[in-house]
Amino acid sequence: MSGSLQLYYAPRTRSRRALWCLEETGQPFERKALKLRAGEHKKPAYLAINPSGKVPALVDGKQVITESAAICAYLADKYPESGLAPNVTAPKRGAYLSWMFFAAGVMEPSFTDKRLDRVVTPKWDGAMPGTSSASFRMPCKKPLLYWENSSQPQTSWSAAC
Ligand SMILES: N[C@@H](CCC(=O)N[C@@H](CS)C(=O)NCC(=O)O)C(=O)O
Repeated sequence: MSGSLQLYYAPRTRSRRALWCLEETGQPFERKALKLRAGEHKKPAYLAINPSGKVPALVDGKQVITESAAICAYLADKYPESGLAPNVTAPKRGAYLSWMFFAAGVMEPSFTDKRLDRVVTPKWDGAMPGTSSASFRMPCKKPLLYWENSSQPQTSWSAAC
């Protein structure tokens, strides 16, 4: 084991976000790949780490952090030198948190509903209040968890990519 950080993940899943953030911190960590098709994420050994049986999960010493956005926020706070997020007193902190929660709590579920063709009411048009839905279609250009210019969130916002 190269350090106290261990990431349980599976390729081509939401785990990629956590993996990306970990890589951005530059911290040593151990990769714990799970084979979803083999059901490794539902075996007792993993359920003891994350009872929901989902990936990713980050183990940091005695702490276990689940939910990809929470893992990214945790890493950004623990390793501020990596510059992944505005610090707690920075003027952009509130906006950063708003977008992080919006991405995980509103945007992603809507995208998933759409992809799975689930019918949801009321229908969300993909836009955060005060923005256009086009804001979300821009490619990720920077490994940042927040946007640098709140008047142009589409230029570097990437929390859900
Ligand atoms: N909201 C969670 C979602 C985690 C999740 O659903 N992960 C999927 C892979 S993308 C998973 O583990 N699926 C396996 C299963 O539910 O059995 C997050 O962002 O971490």
